[in-house]
Amino acid sequence: NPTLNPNVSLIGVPMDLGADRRGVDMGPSAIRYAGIEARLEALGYVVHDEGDIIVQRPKQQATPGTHLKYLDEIARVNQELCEAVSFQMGKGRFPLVIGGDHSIAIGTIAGVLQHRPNTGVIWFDAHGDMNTADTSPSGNIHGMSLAVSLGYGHERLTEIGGIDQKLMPENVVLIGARALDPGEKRFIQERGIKVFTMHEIDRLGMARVMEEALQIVTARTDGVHLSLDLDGLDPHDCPGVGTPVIGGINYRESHLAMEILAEAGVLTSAEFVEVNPILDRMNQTARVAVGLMGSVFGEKLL
Ligand code: NNH
Ligand code: MN
Ligand code: MN
Ligand code: MN
Repeated sequence: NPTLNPNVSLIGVPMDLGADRRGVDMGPSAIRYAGIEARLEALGYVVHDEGDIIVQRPKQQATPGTHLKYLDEIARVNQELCEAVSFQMGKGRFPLVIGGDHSIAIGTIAGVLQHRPNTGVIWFDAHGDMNTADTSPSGNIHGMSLAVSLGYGHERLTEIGGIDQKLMPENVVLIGARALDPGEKRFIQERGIKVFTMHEIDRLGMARVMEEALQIVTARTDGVHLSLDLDGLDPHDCPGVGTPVIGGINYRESHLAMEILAEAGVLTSAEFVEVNPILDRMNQTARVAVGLMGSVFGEKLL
């Protein structure tokens, strides 16, 4: 029996403009091919595949007046995604967004906040994604999406969903961090954001990390969103990601994390991002993603 909202709206966002490497635009196809719909329907969910948000491929990455790459199209797509997520939640559905690069969290979270203004977020990632236009070493918007969702960054991005409708830093936890830029470290320290780095995962174990994370994201919130970047896992288990970083969360730890989250029964929306089929082996990363979705929606052996 479904442990979460039984009505799931699947939304694909085939965008790779927020990342340096091309290819995560094929992520939604790879995840559908790996059997997400059948996997959730076997658990008793009704999956409504809403199709993909259409992403244009602009001729050039430069947007006049900024070093943020593909700002115009990324802002447009995220505005549309925000509206799609909000529309599905308005119908009482659980939005499950599949990417696509992690810049799409801007639209997903903005849409979620329209219905659950005090949402807590579990950001599962090797990276912090808390650069602003000023601190970004790359100009890639997928490295800025969490900062934007907290209200910091380029106005064209922070205005999506409303500048006064943002996440609270005390309701956000990061899990799996092992590659942070200098500006991100300052951002985290200045705002007191809780980060479970690989060090804490090794020391405490994933079970305790998840219990502590759950306490934080449920204490003052009206919903919990999971934003899972597949590069949070070790590249040995998930080779098909654009920005692999060694020393990551392994397959078993990541499943345990999803199972503990499922048991808590608090999840109200989720997104799985950064699957890059070009760099993958036999669709392994998409298959791991679908396995993790199975676990977080309550799949059990017995
Ligand atoms: N921190 C780097 C940047 O801002 C890399 C971000 N890459 C990611 N984030 N894959 O999850 O450009
Ligand atoms: Mn169906
Ligand atoms: Mn990310
Ligand atoms: Mn990442």
